[in-house]
Amino acid sequence: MFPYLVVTAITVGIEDDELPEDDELIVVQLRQPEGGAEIGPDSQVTILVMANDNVAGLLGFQDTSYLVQEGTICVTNPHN
Ligand SMILES: [Ca+2]
Ligand SMILES: [Ca+2]
Repeated sequence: MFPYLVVTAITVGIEDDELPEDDELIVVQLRQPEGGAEIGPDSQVTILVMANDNVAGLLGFQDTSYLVQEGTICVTNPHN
């Protein structure tokens, strides 16, 4: 342990949008300490934001079942 070590938290907000993207990396680097502090050997952290939206799009139906009568045409509305 380092003398006078202070533990604190850094909050990085990750927005869960619906935009298809690949995995993304965020690098957080400690720089320019103040008050005579020095940066220790572990000054960088990498955050992997895993994609949760399919890059090629997500296909599906708006409803999972339809009720129709014989002799009619059933039109479904796929969405992506
Ligand atoms: Ca998302
Ligand atoms: Ca996204």
